[in-house]
This record gives sequence, structure tokens and C-alpha cells, in this order.
Amino acid sequence: MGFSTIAIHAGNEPDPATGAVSVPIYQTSTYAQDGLGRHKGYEYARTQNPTRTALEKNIAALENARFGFAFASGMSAIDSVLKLVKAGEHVLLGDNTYGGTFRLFDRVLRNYGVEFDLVDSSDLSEFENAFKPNTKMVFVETPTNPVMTVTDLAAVAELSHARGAKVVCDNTFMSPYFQRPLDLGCDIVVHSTTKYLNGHSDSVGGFAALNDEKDAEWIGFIQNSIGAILSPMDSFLVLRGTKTLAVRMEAHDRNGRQVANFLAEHPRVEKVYYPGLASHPQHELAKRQQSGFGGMVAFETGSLENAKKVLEGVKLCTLGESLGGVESLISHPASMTHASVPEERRSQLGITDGLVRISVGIEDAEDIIADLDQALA
Ligand code: P1T
Repeated sequence: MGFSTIAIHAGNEPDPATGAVSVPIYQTSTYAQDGLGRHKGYEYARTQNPTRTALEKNIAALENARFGFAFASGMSAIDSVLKLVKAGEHVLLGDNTYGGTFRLFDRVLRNYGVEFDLVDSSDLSEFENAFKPNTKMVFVETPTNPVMTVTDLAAVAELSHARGAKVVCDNTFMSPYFQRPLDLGCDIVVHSTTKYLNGHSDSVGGFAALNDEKDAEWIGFIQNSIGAILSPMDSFLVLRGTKTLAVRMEAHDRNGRQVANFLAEHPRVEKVYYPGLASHPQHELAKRQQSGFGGMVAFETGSLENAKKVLEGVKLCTLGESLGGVESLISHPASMTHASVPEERRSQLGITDGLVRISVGIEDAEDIIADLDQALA
């Protein structure tokens, strides 16, 4: 079956009680049991909820995964997956990730004895040399937030598996519509559903999908033990969102390409980060590994002052954190999403004070471009 058919139907069976075509919001904390130890498969809503179950089946199918778990946020999904790593074990973390992911390793997991090193996972020889005997996991984002560096997932999976490490890929920027990391050899895929999967900037959530039964059992156990579950209402919203994922991603991609091309030709823009541009150093890899380039574009304005003029000069684009919604959002990674990354690291990565990031929405492209044009002027 095709992607859109799966998106609309997987997990979305009519409600057995009423025939409701949309999976209802089962807003309940518990379920009546028929007798001691006799129930309909639902005991307590931290453990199971039918709305969440429907979403878990849906996104797992989109990622071509056997198992899926919906969490309260992208960060709680990532944290729960990291619970596969024990104290004294080592993780290779891509050197450019969402700032919150870096912060989780640096400020939280470190306290629990999880060792990690940052590695440029787009440089396979550096990557290969970074393994240690106790490396159990590799965690990468591709393309990265915000400088859009691409990692060759099949090559990283092969290198990692040969050294006994599992590969986790944060697929938030591409969504399963443009990239399916498990098909490329990764072990686990994570998402902030807050972004493209929900797509309407009205829910915070996260997801983990995988094929290994033993790891899935553990992640399910962690989900229930820690309780960072996605609520019934949010599960409903994301389930509604994924039905239109294909059409939205096509529109984000169309607009993303146009905005990137416009910025690349603009005299006030020093550099554009977008894997869809032929000038992107990993354009060929992106073309091979992704079926589109999406709507995330970052560009260098040269200074904080210039960035501020653009960020405060836009009228249609909204200044704010987050991404992946239907409306265009514009942000300043250095002071917003990546403020927890030390300044020295930020400047090595290109997250300068002059860097501006746009989550290109699905408004009419000419209106987004006109807005950026007047702000740049
Ligand atoms: O915000 P939350 O749902 O917890 O997701 C965290 C997260 C994980 N992974 C990636 C790639 C992300 O971009 C994010 C969140 N990012 C933003 C809020 C942002 O504006 O970049």
C-alpha cells in the first residue's frame, strides 16, 4: 500500500462500540473490569489507552516498524530510548542536534553515568575512529537542526553494527514521508511529533519506533514505569495530523525549495543551509537517502544586528521556537533552540549570532518570499 493509504488507514479502524470513523478521544483514566483479572485488554490509562494505541499503530506503520510508542514530548521519547543504555556505557552523539538533546546528555544523563562523545557523523572516518569498546549506541539527527548536515544512515548503521552499537535516528525534520531510517538500517527512529507529524502547532509529543522485540519490550516497560505518555487528546490530534502528512510534506518541500533558491540569490544572505540546493556539500547523499528536502532552511545574515532586523522585520512569518506547522516560523538558533550549546561549539558548527532558521510553512510561496524580501531590505 502507498504512504497516504497507510497514513489514513493504519490504526484508524472504525470504533468497535459505535462505528465512529474517527478514533474517539478516550478521555478516561481507568477501565471497568469484568471480574478479578478479567478485562478487555485495558486496565489503567498510563499503561494503555485506545486513542494512543491507534496512533502508535499508525506511526509505526509509517516508519515501517513493528513497534511504536507515543510519548509526552520528543524529549521524553529520546530520554526513554536512552534508557537502553546503562551507567558505564558510551554513546556517540552527533555533534549537531537540537539543543535540548545535547542538554539531556550533557546535564542529565551524565549524572547517571552514561558516557558520551560528540562526533561529526557526516565524516565517516572521524566517526569510525570515535568508537570505544563500551560504545553501545549512536544517536544522530539527519538533516541536523539547524545547519542541515546530512549523515549517511546506511553507512553509519553498517559501521555501528560491526562494532556492536545500535543506531538511533531523530527523523523529526524529514518525517517518514521523506526518509525511513529503519529501512536504511537504523535500529530505532525517534520523533518530536510536535513538528511535522502533528503539523498544526497545537500539540507537544514524541515517538519511538523500532523492530527489535526485546528493545521494544524494554521501551514499553520504561514508558509505563516512567509514565511520560502522550495524552488521549494529543494522540487524537497527531492521528488527525498524520492523515495529511503526505500532502503537507509535498507543500513544505515545494515552498522550501523556492525559499532556499530565493535566499541563495539574495545579496544580503551570505550562506544558505538547505540540502536541496546543488551547492549543499551533501546534496547527492540527500538525494539518495531522502525522497524530498522538506521545509527547513537556515541562512547566514553576517551579524546579530542583521539577524535581528530580519527576525523582527517579518510580518507574515512568526518569530518563535518550534517548526513543522502549516504556518511559517522564523527563529534565532543561537539564542533560542541552541542556547544550551556552549558558544564555542556553536560557532564551530556554524550556529552563529547571524544565523536565522525558517520553518517554511504551506502558505503561498510568493507571500513567504515577499515577506522575507521586505525584512531583508
Ligand atoms: O519539543 P519536543 O517535542 O520535546 O521535541 C524535542 C526535539 C527533538 N528533536 C528535534 C530534531 C527537535 O527539533 C526537537 C524540538 N525542536 C524545537 C523546539 C526547535 O524549535 O527546534
